[in-house]
Amino acid sequence: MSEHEMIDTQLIQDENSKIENDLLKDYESLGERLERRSIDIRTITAKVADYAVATPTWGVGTGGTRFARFPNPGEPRNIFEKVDDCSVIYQLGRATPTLSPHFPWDRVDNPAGLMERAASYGLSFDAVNSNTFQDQPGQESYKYGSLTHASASVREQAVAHNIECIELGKALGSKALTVWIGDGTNFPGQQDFTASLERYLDSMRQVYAALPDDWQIFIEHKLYEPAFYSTVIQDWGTNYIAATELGEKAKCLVDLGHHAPTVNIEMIVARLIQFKKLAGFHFNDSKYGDDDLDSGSIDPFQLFLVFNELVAAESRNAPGFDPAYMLDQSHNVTDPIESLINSAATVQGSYARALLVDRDQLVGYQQSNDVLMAHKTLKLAYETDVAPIVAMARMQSGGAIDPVAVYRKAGYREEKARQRPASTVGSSGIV
Ligand code: RM4
Ligand code: MN
Ligand code: MN
Repeated sequence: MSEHEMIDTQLIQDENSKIENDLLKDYESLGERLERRSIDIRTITAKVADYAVATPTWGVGTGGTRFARFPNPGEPRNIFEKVDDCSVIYQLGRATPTLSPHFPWDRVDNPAGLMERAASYGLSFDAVNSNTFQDQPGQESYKYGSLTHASASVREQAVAHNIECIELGKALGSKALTVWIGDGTNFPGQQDFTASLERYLDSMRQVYAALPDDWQIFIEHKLYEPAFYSTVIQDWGTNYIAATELGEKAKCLVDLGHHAPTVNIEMIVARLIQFKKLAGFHFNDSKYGDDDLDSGSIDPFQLFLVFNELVAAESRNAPGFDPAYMLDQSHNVTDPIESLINSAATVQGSYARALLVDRDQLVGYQQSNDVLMAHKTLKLAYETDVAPIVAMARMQSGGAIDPVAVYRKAGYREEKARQRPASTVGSSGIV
């Protein structure tokens, strides 16, 4: 348990005690049903309790669209307040012990102080993110690109920023740098596809050279936005090529929202695992153009199928398999703390479901080309209500059985609305 807590632990216990009996009954009945399938519910619960996903620091601010941002009351105004909010997500949900910071948004003069604040809640830092998709005062502009810019001095600036992120990350105990660039074009003819990728590789080689031995660099691809005609690192193919060109420490990060609507993401995941290039995930969901909707809110089956690949890799001890799990969402119309608690639980639930797949049976049906039964094997796992497992894992780890209800009852948002007067300048979420 951490040294101090934002939510009164007595409140969590009191609220839990009101619904604990119901949970025990549901858990027991699910346990019996799983036993008939030769699955031990306790083993699954222990795995779910061990499963962790990082919170994106930028996720606790209110996001927006190109048209407007409607800030929530009590938004965090700096990284220390973001850490406070993230601690609530962790305290109630128990699934998010690490934070993924974004620079320069979260830049501090005293990283040791930040680490201390995080550690006081039992939190530590995961992959750090660089930002060369926005201009900072007094800098050369990234309007026409960053690591791929036609101008050498802009590229140098972007490289230097990434190296600074590594330095900041070292001070925070991080072990990876995630690089997503918005570089691309809006007009056919605007840029030479080959030359811009060449420049990207050249810049990234310089960043790669600054990585400590035990660090990795995660390359994130994205189909489009902010560039609407072409993007330099647009898909997993280009990502894989870049990671391969750079070397062993470079791997491909899969942000679920960064693909065209019908793309088979679980298959991309399988390919990257097979060739030891899966860095990890940014979990979220998407329907049309927004790449940052809440995890599992649009296509929970896809999330399950991704986890099915992950569990398959885990169970066959796939070499080099050690993905980093992070959420990456933008909350425009919900309380970000609630969305993140809920999304982390959704991700955990998808993992739990994937653990229920009878893999021997699946292989047997695949071998004998029993298509329907192979599919039904997956569906049986997917259609199992695993909520009692996730809630039990949370309760046993000291969290709330119903974390969103406890969060609301604690009045945290109202308290922060009083302590953090709304600011009209800047924004803490993605706009
Ligand atoms: C991008 C991408 C990056 C994130 C930014 C804010 O679309 O997902 O991971 O850092 O958004
Ligand atoms: Mn992302
Ligand atoms: Mn994104």
